Amino acid sequence: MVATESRTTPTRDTLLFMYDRMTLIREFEERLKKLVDTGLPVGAVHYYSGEEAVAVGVCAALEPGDWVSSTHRGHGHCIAKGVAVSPMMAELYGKVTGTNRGKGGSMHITDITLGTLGVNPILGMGTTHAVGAGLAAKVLKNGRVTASFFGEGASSIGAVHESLNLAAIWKLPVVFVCENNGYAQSTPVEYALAIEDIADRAGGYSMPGVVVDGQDVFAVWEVAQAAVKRARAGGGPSLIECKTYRYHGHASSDNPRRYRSAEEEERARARDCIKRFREQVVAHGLMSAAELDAIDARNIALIDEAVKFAEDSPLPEPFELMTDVYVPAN
Ligand SMILES: Cc1ncc(C[n+]2csc(CCOP(=O)(O)OP(=O)(O)O)c2C)c(N)n1
Repeated sequence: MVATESRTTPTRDTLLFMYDRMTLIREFEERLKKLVDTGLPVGAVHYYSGEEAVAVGVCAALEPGDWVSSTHRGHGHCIAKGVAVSPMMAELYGKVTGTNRGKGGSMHITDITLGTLGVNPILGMGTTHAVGAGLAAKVLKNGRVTASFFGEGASSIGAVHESLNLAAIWKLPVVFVCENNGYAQSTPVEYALAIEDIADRAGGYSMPGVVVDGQDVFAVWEVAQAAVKRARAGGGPSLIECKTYRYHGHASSDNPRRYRSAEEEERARARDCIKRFREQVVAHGLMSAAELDAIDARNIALIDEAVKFAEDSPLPEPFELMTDVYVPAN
């Protein structure tokens, strides 16, 4: 099944949420890229720019108490779920005010109080966490749904298939969201997969599978709502494949021109999710350009604040080296 167009009109609050979170993610990532390109030593960073409609469309369909499991490219998932940008930025600077007290960095950002199960550097592992969260929700009957993001590269990892299978046989309230951005590092999806649509694999687990335009936040939101509703009602898991595109290299050190053309990038940017949102809501008289510009300005100011907060915050004290970390006993 292919879903590309939304049929439900979102409420004004949903529209505000969508534009606010998509632009906040974009501003966070673009500012971070500038800082990293001019020498900020933060380790490897996997920018989410270009894919904002996926995280935001899915999170717009969730309730505050729901869970999200993430990937190595996880800043967008965190911001979409409500993690504050100042502690996220401080985490990237390794400061004690960071989400993980400066000990996790880009690939471990977590705020458990907001339902984020953690940015995760091991491909596919987020899906196993989602199965755990889904099983807990089922046993505790607390009505919580977990959205589990993973890339098309990760989709061939054994743990992902085990997760899909367990979630299906136990009818867990999990929505699996494959972010198909066309490349796993430099490997194009056509080389790595024998099928065109990863959503087709859902049939092998007896769950619904749907392909959606990941550059259209309304379309993502629409299919996510259906999957979340089904999960919450006890109908079990679903698989959503979002066709999307990452604007930058795989990680901060990668030059994408080694494996994709400038023309391809331009074609993708012409379908930018934020640009399309603006065009659609203004054309339909749902929001004005001035209103949208005001949100842009507020989010730029929030990121200015986040950078200042991160720069002004102290590093952890040396005595904290062994606190809050897991050290296996010999
Ligand atoms: C189990 C495992 N194998 C390999 C890697 C190295 N690695 C990190 S990201 C990546 C590509 C991931 O591609 P995809 O899942 O499509 O996500 P994307 O980076 O495109 O968002 C690889 C191979 C890893 N982190 N974990």
